[in-house]
Amino acid sequence: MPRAFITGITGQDGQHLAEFLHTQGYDIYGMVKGQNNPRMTVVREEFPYVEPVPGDLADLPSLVKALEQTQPDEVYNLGAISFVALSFNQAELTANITGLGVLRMLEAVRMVGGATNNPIRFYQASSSEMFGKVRETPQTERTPFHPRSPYGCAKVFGHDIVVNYRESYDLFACSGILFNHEGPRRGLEFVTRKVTNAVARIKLGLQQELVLGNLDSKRDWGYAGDYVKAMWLMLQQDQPDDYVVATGETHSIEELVTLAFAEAGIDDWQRYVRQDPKFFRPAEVDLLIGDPSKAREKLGWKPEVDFPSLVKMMVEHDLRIESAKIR
Ligand code: GDR
Repeated sequence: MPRAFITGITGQDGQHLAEFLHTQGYDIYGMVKGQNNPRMTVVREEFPYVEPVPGDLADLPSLVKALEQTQPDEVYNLGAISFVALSFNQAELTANITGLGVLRMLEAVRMVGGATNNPIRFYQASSSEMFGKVRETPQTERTPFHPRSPYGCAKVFGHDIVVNYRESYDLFACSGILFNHEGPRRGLEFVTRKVTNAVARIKLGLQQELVLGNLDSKRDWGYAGDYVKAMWLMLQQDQPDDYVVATGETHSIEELVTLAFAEAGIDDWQRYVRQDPKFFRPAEVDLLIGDPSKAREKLGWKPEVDFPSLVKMMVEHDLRIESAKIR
């Protein structure tokens, strides 16, 4: 059986990837940070086939040990401080985990290596946040980076160091430049889930208002379950390379809000939504839209879930879990 090692196993993408790799017959190892990580309980319950392995992206010896112990064929580095807004307050921590963590993981891969005829293949979770103040639209693998947050800056370092290790040491290392990808497993701090959860709670009379930041910013939103398949496909190719993974469509936060409220049968969303400057960011990424042509042509990948279906899926899920709480 092929063996996969995943950092960030407790996050949205780690869970979707584990689920997908399980259907492909993989043995799956998930790196877990710290003692008694509470999010691990969810993973243990929902994904009993994932074997937890201790390790921390801030600690190279722990990464080397984890790879020696698990001897993976594929390493997926999804672990990061991933909330852009938080990165403005904890910039140094973000640089250490989201940026230097990639370097440490690459070093561990280089040191442990894998069999000579079957070297470890490495996937790095790069991000559309690297494009930031966009230099061209839509953005492709060749668009220059101009990050607008400490998170974006750390991701640029991670992306560049993957290219550098690939070129310097001939590693099979790929980066997926993933645009926003969402779903029912998204954390409540991210805008899509914040909105769909609030809509469900407002509909059920559990909450009176939804307080948001910038309603004008736009994102290219896809479904996380589709995007993890692109990660895996990258590692099945003959040559390592980088790919933009996106839908090619962009929508504003206001469109998201309108659609989510309508999905719950509420047409006058303005009654419930208030803007607060505390949710505005010191610098904003205004228009992200990705061109996934290369992923489509070389990987045969395309998104299956469109924006209205994604919002519907998330609102329905939140209505289900919120109404179960009041029963
Ligand atoms: P993003 O996701 O920063 O794009 O990064 P997020 O959902 O946090 O923000 C999207 C946009 O919504 C605006 N916004 C708000 N955002 C939040 N979180 N809360 C609010 O109340 C709110 N109001 C408006 C934001 O200003 C922003 O423009 C995500 C993360 O998953 C990254 O890790 C990943 O790399 C990128 O997507 C691709």
